[in-house]
Amino acid sequence: MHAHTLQEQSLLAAPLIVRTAEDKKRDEQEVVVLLHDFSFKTPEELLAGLRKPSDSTATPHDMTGMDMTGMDMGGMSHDAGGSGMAMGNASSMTGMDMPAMDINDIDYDAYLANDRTLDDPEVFQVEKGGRVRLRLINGAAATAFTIDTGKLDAKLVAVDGQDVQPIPRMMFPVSMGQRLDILLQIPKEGGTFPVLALREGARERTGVVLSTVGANISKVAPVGETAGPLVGLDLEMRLKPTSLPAERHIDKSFTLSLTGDMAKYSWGISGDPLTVFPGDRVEIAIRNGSMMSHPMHLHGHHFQVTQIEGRKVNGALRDTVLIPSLSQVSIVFDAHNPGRWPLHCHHLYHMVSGMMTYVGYEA
Ligand SMILES: [Cu+2]
Repeated sequence: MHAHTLQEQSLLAAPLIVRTAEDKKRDEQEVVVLLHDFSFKTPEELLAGLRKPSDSTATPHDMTGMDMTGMDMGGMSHDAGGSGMAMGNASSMTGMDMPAMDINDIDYDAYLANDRTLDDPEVFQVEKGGRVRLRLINGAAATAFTIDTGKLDAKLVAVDGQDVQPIPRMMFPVSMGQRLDILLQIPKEGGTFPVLALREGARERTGVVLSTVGANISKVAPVGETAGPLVGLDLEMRLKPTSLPAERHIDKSFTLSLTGDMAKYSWGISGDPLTVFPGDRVEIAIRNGSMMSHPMHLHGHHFQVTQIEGRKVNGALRDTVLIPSLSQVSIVFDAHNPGRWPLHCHHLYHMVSGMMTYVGYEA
């Protein structure tokens, strides 16, 4: 739960965990981790910096609509580990032939896990041979992470509070607004196990430490040697729900385009008004024509991801899905919760700069 205004940047956010009877019966230790990005500047100053490309600490540097005429490229600088290294089109910032994709709008002063940095991380005592359910929430305003569980045996079992068929691996991407439940098996011999969140496209990281009694806790530097991976749709492609929604026809289909004008730092969603009737099954195809990724969040419903880059999938049920730059994702949901529900990018500064629309019910 969090403020839905700039106050979100000021850490006005907290975990809200809903536990089922089954959750309580399970022999698992729950570890809740809320990620955040922190700046000594006020959110208003950060936003003003984004709207003024000459500002050196909060530098907007992508553009969209493929129209770069009139852009002062000399004034656009990239943060370390920004898109130059990442997207294979580093030349585009000078070459004008193709717009550069952009990863991070803001270089923060710190990246937090449960309000702490890796200089003084939260340490959770865990049992030798025990099972841990990591409930991980990306509450950052403008930073995507990849979760690195290190040498621990890990599997992803839920996204956005909805079960998925377990996926074993050790690196899990998580965009702003998204949540992951990850089961971890602590080895019988015990030890100390950092769980890290790597900042996308940059070397900063944050995290917590799991440790059995008596284990030596060694320090993990808040800046790693390599940049965190790009957050894309590889994992999304593999996600499958544990139970499928009943099959039926689609009553309403919409197409939305995500747009952005980096020079003005103005973002938008274009398309027909999202008006639905109670009981409708609704499909929304979302195309991202901009040069940044947008984690799109729908209030009041869970949707199923049904298409990724034109390929049909029987994807996860969730409430926030990433639409990478120049990508397309379709979602389907049942309109069973009358109201006027925001559908918006969960990048705070994109949201407050226009990337927000509503699903409205008609009686
Ligand atoms: Cu966005």
